[in-house]
Amino acid sequence: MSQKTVVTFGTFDLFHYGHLKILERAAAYGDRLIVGISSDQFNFEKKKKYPVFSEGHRMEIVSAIRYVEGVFLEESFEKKREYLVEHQADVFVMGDDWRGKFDEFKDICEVVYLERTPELSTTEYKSIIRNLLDS
Ligand code: C2G
Repeated sequence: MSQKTVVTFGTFDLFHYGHLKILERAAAYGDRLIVGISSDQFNFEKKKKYPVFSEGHRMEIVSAIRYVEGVFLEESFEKKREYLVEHQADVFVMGDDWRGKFDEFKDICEVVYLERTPELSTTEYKSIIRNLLDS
C-alpha cells in the first residue's frame, strides 16, 4: 500500500511549543510529513519584515524534528498548488488561523485546519523579550 503524505507550510520563526504541536498533530494524519518553510523573501512580501532566524536555519531546525520527514522552501502563495502536486500531498494541514483560505485545493487533496495551540505566538514571545529588555 502506498504511503500517505501530509504537507504543511509555515515560517516557524523562533521555533516554539505551538510549532512542535502542529507538526506532531499534522504527522498523525499520514505516514510522512513534508514541511514547506516560508522563505525570507516571501515573509518580507507578506509581512514587510524578515524573520529573526534565516530560512536556512529555520529549515534545519524543522527538519531535525522527529515528526518531519523532509522540508522544502516555500517561495509564494501562487506556487502552493505546484508544491502540493510535486510533493504528492494526500493531506494538506494548516493551523485554523488559515481556516477556509486553502479550500481551493480540495480538488487534489484533503484540506485540514487544526486548532492552534492557544496563547502561543512568535509575536507574543517577541513582546515578552522586548519587555524583559526594557525592565
Ligand atoms: N501554530 C499553531 N499554534 C500556535 C502558533 C502557530 O498551531 N500557537 C501553527 C500555525 O497555525 C501554522 C504553523 O504553526 O500552521 C506555523 O506558523 P507560522 O510560522 O506563524 O506560519 P505562517 O507565517 O502563518 O506561514 O503559506 C502559508 C504560510 O507559509 C504560513
